[in-house]
Amino acid sequence: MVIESKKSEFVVVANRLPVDRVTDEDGEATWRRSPGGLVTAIVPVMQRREGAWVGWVGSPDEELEPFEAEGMSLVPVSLSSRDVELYYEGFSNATLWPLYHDVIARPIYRRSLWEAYERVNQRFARAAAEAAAEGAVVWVQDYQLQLVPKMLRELRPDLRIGFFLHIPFPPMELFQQLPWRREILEGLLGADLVGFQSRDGASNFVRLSRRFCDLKTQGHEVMLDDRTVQADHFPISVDVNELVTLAGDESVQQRAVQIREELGNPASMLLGVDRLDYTKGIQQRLQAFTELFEDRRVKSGDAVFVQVATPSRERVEEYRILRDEIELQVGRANGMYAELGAPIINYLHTSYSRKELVALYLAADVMVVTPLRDGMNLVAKEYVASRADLRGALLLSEFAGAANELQRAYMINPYDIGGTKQRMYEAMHAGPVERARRMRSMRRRVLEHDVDLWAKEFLDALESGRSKPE
Ligand code: ADQ
Repeated sequence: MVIESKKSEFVVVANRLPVDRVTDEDGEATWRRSPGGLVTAIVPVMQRREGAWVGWVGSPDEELEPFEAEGMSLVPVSLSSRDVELYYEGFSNATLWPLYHDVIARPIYRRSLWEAYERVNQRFARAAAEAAAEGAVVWVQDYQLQLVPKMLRELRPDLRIGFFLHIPFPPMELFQQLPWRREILEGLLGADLVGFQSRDGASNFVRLSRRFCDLKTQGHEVMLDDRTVQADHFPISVDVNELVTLAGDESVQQRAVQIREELGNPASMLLGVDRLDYTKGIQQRLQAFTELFEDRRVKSGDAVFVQVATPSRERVEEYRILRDEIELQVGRANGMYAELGAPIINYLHTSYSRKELVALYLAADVMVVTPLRDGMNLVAKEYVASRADLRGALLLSEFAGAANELQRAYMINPYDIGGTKQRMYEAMHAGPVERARRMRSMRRRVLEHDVDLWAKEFLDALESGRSKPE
């Protein structure tokens, strides 16, 4: 249904709209709500406040009018194929993504990409300005839209503007490389509240604003001439209710048993679930696992690794190379150590439903989460929320934001293959009492801090203008 340009009291601005197009049996296209914690957390707020969501539909060269779907007002922003190439695959994913993740891959600094980023950010800002009612609250999401707060404030000084960054915000030594560092900081400073996943992100931002924008700062605050910007950390979480319900469902539990049977009922099943991304440390974990066979500490039948890797950003060069490398690595490991019909690594380059994902979580003895750098990592929290039986173990990188909260995980440094291998072995052989003790403590944290609380804390801080309680 097309709606007249209705104004909303609450507007979310994100690169993608929270719906995916699906074609039904009659070939008719409709929209279905995308899975994911962010959407789940924000939808109730949208419904309460007649909110609107501004974003791209996900395919290039489409001009769509605002429409309603799944009880939400959706305002599409259109991107041409060239915008997708320069703004999305280019500046967002080949410049900012690697720069913000410790320069694990080399960022590309190219003026044409920056110009497209500015141009597209301006388009999002205009669409948000159109959608927002007088004095509305606008919540801008993530690294693709860092210029929107400033652009939007210029168009609509009456709005209350929040920004949340889902990925890490880098320290001075790295951020300094960016030729447009000042513009990015000024973009973010257009917001009243800038939220980060971790304390480090917030303090990096405050420090950089002082250094590159010559601004006064105090604690969490950056002082401008006419107003103050708050910077704080709001660690994102998962939809605990959904996960606990799925994990308690008998058919999901049966599927978990079946998965283990299909794998030949190994003594240990290890699991990795990631977008196929070079920040996730997939190669490091597979190497550590393979070395356990090489060292003869583990043999075929003792342990099976299941690596599920969702296809991601396949048109960006680095991602194509990564995929080839992982496939080679898996092939080699199986060639060396598998027995007929029993690979040591099962690699699945695909995406799964929430139900199947939870069945995998329940089947896994050890969940392996080894990013080289990660804003949070929801998979770690999803695993913990699902394991009400307290029987699983979590191997977790200290470079994931989640490590700040899940301190009873088996913590590793993914750059240290020897140490990772040792902790992996320990996690595989931990007794039930030790596993339960660790899992109970991690579950307490995740159950108390779910994604609803995350959204509430951010919005309370934005609307009250005060920092959240410590
Ligand atoms: P991502 O880098 O995408 O998110 P993550 O936090 O792990 O990483 O979220 C991935 C989500 O996709 C999870 O909900 C997971 O269940 C799902 N998923 C992954 N592989 C899947 C598969 N094969 N099939 C189905 N679902 C799959 C970015 C940042 C993170 C931050 C989040 C949220 O990089 O650091 O935690 O945003 O802020």
